This record gives sequence, C-alpha cells and structure tokens, in this order.
Amino acid sequence: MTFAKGLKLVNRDAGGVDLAFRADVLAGLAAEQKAIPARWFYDDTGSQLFEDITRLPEYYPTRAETAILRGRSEEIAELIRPGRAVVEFGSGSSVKTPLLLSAIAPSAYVPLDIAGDFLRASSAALAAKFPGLPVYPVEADFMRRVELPAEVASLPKLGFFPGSTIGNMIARTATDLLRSMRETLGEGALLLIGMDLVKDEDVLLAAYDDAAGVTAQFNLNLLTRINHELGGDIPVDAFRHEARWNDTFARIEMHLVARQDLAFTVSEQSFSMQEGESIHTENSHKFTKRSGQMLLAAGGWEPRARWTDEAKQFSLLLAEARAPRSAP
Ligand code: AVJ
Repeated sequence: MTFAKGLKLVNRDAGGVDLAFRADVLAGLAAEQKAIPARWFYDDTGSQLFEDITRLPEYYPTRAETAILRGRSEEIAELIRPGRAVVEFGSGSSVKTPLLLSAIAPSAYVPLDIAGDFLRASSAALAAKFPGLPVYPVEADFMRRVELPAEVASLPKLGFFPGSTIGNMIARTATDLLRSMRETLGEGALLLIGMDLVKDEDVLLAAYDDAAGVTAQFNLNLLTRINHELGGDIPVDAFRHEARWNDTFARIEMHLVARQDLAFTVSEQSFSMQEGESIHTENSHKFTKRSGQMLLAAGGWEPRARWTDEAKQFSLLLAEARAPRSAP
C-alpha cells in the first residue's frame, strides 16, 4: 500500500480548531434559515452513530443496497468486466466494497477520502482481505478533480459511490461532483452509484426518525461537537430532532428545532433563536428512475444499467463517462 504524502487537507489554527468547520458553523448560524453542512456530522461519535443507524430496523437503504450487490453481482460483473481500477469516492464500507471487489475481479483499488486516519485503517483492512490486489489510498477532497496514482494510469476505471451519498447534495452541487468524477476518472470510465428512491412518506420519515432515537442522537451530536471543538455553550437539551419531507425537492430534511427561546455563543460570537426556529442540518434527496438518470446525464454520465432491490426501495445505477448525444 502506498499513501499520498505531504498533503495538508485539514487546516487548523494554533489551538487545533478546524478552520473550515468554524467558518461553516459561524456562517450557517448567521444565516436567515440557520444551516450547517451535513459533512460535519462525522466526528468519531457521529461516524459510530451512523454505523448504528445502518443497523436500525427503519433504516432500509444499507440493507437494500447490499441486497442488490449480493443478488445482482453476476449481471453487474458482466457489464463491468475484469481488470479495472476501482476508484471509491469515500473510504469504503466494510460490507459493500468487498462484495463489489469479489464480484468483478479488479486490477487495483483506489479509495479517496479526506479523512486520512479512517482511510488508512479501512485500506489496511481491505488489503488484508484481498491479498494480491494493489491498494492505493489517496487522501483527497473528491469534490474536485483528483490526480490518481501513476500505477493505475493505464487501467480502465470504475468509480464506486454507494450509499446514496449523492443525495446529500442539492442538484447543482451533485452535478458539479459528477463532472469532477468524470475528470478524475477520464472518458470511457464507468460509474456505479447508489441512489435512494422516492417512496411512501411514512417509510421515509421513520427511516430518519427511528423509534430508538439513534438518528436524533446523530443529529444532536453536531451541537455537542460544536461545543467541544469550537468553544460553544449551546444548550443541547433545548433542541429536538425533526425529520421533514420536502415535496418540492423530493428530499428528507433534518432539522434541530429550538424547544424554547434561547441564546448561546460559539467561538465568542453570540446567537439567539426563537422557540420553533430550526437549524437545517441535512438534505437526503430521493430519486425516481427518471430523476436519477437525468442527474447522471447532467453530470456527463450516460446511464447504462439500473438495478433495484425486490421491494424497489433503492437503486444502483451503472453509467459511462460519455456525453449523451445532443439533438442533431
Ligand atoms: C450517509 C448521506 C446516505 O442520507 O441516508 C442517515 C445519512 N442521515 N440518517 C442518508 C443519514 C440520517 C445518510 N447518507
């Protein structure tokens, strides 16, 4: 295994504060509708809570996507063919990544992640599972074009972006990411991407507001993280978790709603909120067959194949980096 060295992706001040985290939180709390980007959920506690979410009875996406990878592996492998360099956007899941790699006989595996420690740990675990498969982890922000290791330059590429993480982004950002992926992987590459599907509102709301309250803990942990890392005094108990269906944009939104009028400081800046006012913490867009394929096309990816689980809860799409033909 080789590691990209000398990259400093996380900028910290003298006190160790992540400057991008502070900038996002301070700007987000000053906005008319308070909002903090969902990427900041994932400190150690948040990552563990997300793992717990994937095992909840109400949270179907992980099980549904895994079922597709298991049940349709022969068809998937037939279209992908052996010998590709698999470039995963994110450190990789301990279940889905091995399923894909076992199915398609790749020539190399290149996980891309901004969180270096997590990347190293998951890469080592994967290399141990697949002796003989070269693993080249790259510490990088994949929202921009990434320079891939020279060792995979001549190999055909398969991008892998499971989990419906694309759903965290609004259409414009999602399109930008798909275009960056295309630049990273090159013309002719394939992309295997998970997209969660529009379904009964009650099923969606339960998946994001489970009976055991794990998703509530996951959402509220963001406030605890702000208090710890940014010197905040936010009264966490004065907030409650809320999941909402936004029908205009076909997305679940997560909010932290103030139970009462309240005031707090973060990094020496003062904020106040009225009872019922919220901090918007996540969007999780849901797709139809058409909206998913339209999004891929907008990002320069031509849809090639599409699979769903039996209950049609989740979809996995294969696309090729080739602009769809325009009208003559
Ligand atoms: C990791 C972004 C796919 O949107 O379903 C789970 C995160 N948030 N429960 C999702 C999440 C609340 C998850 N993604």
